[in-house]
Amino acid sequence: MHIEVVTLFPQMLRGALAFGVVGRALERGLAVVGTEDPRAHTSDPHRTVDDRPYGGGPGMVLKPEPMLAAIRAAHARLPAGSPRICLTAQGEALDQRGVQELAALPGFLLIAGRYEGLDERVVELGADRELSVGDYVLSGGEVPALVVIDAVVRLLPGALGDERSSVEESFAQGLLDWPHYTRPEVFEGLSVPPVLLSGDHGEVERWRYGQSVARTWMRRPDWIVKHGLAPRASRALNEFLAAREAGERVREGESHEQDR
Ligand code: 9D3
Repeated sequence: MHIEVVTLFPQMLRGALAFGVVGRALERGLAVVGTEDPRAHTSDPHRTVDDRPYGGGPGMVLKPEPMLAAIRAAHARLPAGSPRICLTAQGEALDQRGVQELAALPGFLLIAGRYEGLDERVVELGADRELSVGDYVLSGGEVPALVVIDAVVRLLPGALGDERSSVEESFAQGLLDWPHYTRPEVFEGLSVPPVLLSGDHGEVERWRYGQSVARTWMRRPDWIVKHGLAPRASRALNEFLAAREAGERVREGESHEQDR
């Protein structure tokens, strides 16, 4: 996998990519991340990359010439046909399905903007699609680029080693994670759900799946609309709701819940 990023702050990317799962994956050569700084594509003494917006108003706009030159230089290093993806708050929302699609590609280019944004002609000429990472305002495309790279690289074969987790798989199925516990058995008066100490792997698996489905129902009903519920999930949810109806102690919605 070869990823290139056009950014005015290459060190911001390099720094963040040195740690954890992604840092290890890059060390092992599972992916290569290159950067291209538009400032290297200026020729004036001040290496100017921004200018005032036509039509007036606050803020600055990234000049088109250095941006497009950087895009072309970075794109030339990628496998033929690699998509050029502009990170903008106006883009299509990235989700796990989109991440999986990117992870299946041999390469792609990410374009990170700063200031008020890119000259629209750069988007027209230099990008194949626009992606947003969520409905909130950030100060540039570098953190979104890191979000995309982190989410993609951890999916590459070998990135997670053995703990290629079923959590991953359940998220991909449109379910939230279940609650996790480690020692001690009682912590600040809160105990680990007894089923997890039972040694009954079948029961543990059923409990976790039920917790995932119940949490998704309670916290992200929009996901259930979006992904639907598999027959097994539907049964688990009915059991959860029946148990709650019967006044049983079920985790999700318990008053002492600590994970919010
Ligand atoms: C309306 C004036 N601007 C906000 C005060 C618009 C604006 C300009 C530049 C909003 C955001 C940005 C910088 N953001 C990104 O480059 C960005 C982004 C984001 O802000 N949110 C979610 N996804 C992304 S991807 C790139």
